[in-house]
Amino acid sequence: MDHLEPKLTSKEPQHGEIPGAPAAVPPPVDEPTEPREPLPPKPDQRAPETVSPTGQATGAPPAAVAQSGAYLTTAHGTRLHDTDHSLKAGPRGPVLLQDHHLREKITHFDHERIPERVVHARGSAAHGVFESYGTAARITRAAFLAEGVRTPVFVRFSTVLGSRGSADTVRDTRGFATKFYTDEGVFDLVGNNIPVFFIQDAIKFPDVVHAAKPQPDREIPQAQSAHDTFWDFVTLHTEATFHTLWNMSDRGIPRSLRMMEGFGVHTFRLVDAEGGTTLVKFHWKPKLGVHSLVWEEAQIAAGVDPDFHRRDLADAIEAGAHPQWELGVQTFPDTEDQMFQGIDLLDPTKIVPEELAPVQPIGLLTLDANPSNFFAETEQVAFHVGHLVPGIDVTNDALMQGRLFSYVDTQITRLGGPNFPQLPINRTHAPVNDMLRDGMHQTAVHRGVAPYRPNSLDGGCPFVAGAGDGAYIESPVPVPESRKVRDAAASFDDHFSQARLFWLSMSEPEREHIAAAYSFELGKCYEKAIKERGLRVLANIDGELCRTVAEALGLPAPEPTVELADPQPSPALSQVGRTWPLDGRIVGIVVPDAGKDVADARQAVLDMDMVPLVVAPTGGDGVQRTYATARSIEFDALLLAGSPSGDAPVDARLLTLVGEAYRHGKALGAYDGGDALLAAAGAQTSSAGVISGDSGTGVLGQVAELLGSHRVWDRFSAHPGV
Ligand code: HDE
Repeated sequence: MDHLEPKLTSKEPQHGEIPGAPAAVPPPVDEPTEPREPLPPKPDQRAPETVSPTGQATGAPPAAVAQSGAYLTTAHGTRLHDTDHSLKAGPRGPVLLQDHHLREKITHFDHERIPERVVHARGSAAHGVFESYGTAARITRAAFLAEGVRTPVFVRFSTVLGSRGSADTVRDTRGFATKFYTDEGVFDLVGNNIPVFFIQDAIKFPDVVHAAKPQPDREIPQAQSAHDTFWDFVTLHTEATFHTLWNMSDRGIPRSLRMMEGFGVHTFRLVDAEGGTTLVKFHWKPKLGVHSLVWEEAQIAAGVDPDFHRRDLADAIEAGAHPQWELGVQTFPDTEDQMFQGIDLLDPTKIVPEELAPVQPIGLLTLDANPSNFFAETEQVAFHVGHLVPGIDVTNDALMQGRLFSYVDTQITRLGGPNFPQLPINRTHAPVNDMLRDGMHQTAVHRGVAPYRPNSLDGGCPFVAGAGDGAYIESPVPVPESRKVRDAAASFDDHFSQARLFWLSMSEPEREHIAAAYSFELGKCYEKAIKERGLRVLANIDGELCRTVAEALGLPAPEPTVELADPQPSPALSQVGRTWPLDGRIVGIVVPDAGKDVADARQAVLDMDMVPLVVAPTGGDGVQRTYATARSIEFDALLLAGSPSGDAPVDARLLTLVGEAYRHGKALGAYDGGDALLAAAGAQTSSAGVISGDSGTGVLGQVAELLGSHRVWDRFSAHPGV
């Protein structure tokens, strides 16, 4: 029976060891022994003002509460001696129930996950600042829109359909939600990268989301609209046509979060100091221009680098290439019917073309800091359409009205109670005295006995403010006399004319991409009736589009069911035909001959404010990517510094890299014999956007010119199917 006896250690406790405690396990050699100081709190991570039960202000910043002192402790601050072994009856167990440290550690871990957002679960965010130009001060009294005011912001970008762990580059709408920590309270502009929505009334939101999310029987597909239930809904509920068309266009697959527009979607009402009102639509215009991936790139990225957008945003900010957007407004007179040139401003499935109402810049957003902790900031940030400040009011848009209810409601489930405004990332920078009390996770220790009004016991505090003291006073706009109905205005019945306007505004390659996207998505549906209905919708947008998709599906093209007069196209909707800054664009310098000096070409790329990445067969000094780690998705252009020498077959990964870049319409420059590599990869050297020359710097100049237009658009028409 000897062997069943637990072995007792004969080792005597050493100096500093606790008698009877398990021997300390030596730390791994590279584990730091001197803990670093906790990171300083960010300005917008200030803790709520708290007082101790005895009335003393603690004023402890959250970093001090969460992570201070050099020693590991329990959640209650007791120092720990060992966190690697459970407390056991002897070294081979059993584990004792009295191990309160084990239980605290595991219990906390068991509850580390919170419900993900029901939509927009996958997101990435950044801190920044918004500087107002003051140009809106004439039409709004919002203090943060006065000239020169700088307001801290937190922006969260997201996809809509996928779960938290889904890929970034799926075809989807992107959320663009901005929290402005103004001196008058928080203002949230909770927008998207597409200016219209699928539905006109909030009551349809559960329907569109249930249709678009993975199907309930098998929970597939993830983060995709390419399935029967989505197309079933959007082809029956045709007010979704215009938003769906945006999704099928290149806007559904942005190149980078830094290179997409943002829209408030609804019409808002701005209120000036005298109470005068103006209707506006908000727009975010990226300084780097509006750029998209091509579909094949999006698919490759989803596999090769599912965090493509998240990484791109964080890397750019860390490298000091701070992304910027101008905030602009389209303004409309606040007329009784709230129409503008025949467009119903309360219908969120309609745009007002920029050619009819130009976007007037009112301020500049710069994102300049990454979050320190994804969960505390990006995950716990809680936006709400009803977070408004004096000078910004809502309208009767029935979609917006429903959102005013939904956002607080969802946070109560997601963030475990009504006190989420106290989380550091949600905390306003304005003083709070709200008479809201108690509830789950109450972190404030409120003073006084009279959280009610009127009171005499707390000296009548807090007081209500008047307009002159910065109170939020709803604009007293007239409410139209009417009857109670479940209905919408007749102007909401037009579901196709703006979809046609969009189609007519697209360039040839953009139209090809749209037709290919519909062919893919409808082609993924199993039900023939849904495909046929999809084609009937397309016939009402454009005959050519319908015929192209019908051919791809192997089905007859139906005739339109509505007669549409051709609207005036809106060139502002197209991504083609303009030039954009080169800042931050990525140029791959491919060096098949390891050791070749490309310092000049590299420096020339840097001098143009672009990012050079040297790609070589294997790693080494000055090499950022190898054939094993490089894929075309990452590069906006390639410089081929020569071709592989010798008789050995060319590495297939190199051929893939060059061939893909060629197919994806990227500018290609070859020098020092790089044309041979182009030819081997199937790239036609006579094709548009393929440059060959004697020196890297010479070729780069022409490549940079092409990059200004983002892609070599002509190449798509010559090589369809990408
Ligand atoms: Fe949202 N939406 N939404 N939405 N939405 C949410 O709120 C909702 C709509 C948008 O990064 C949820 O905190 C309803 C339009 C963004 O945290 C939820 C309706 C637009 C984000 C919700 C809409 C948006 C959300 C899920 C129809 C563009 C992500 C988690 C009336 C203007 C914000 C959450 C972030 C998130 C409800 C329609 C944008 C459930 C009921 C239109 C960018 O409350």
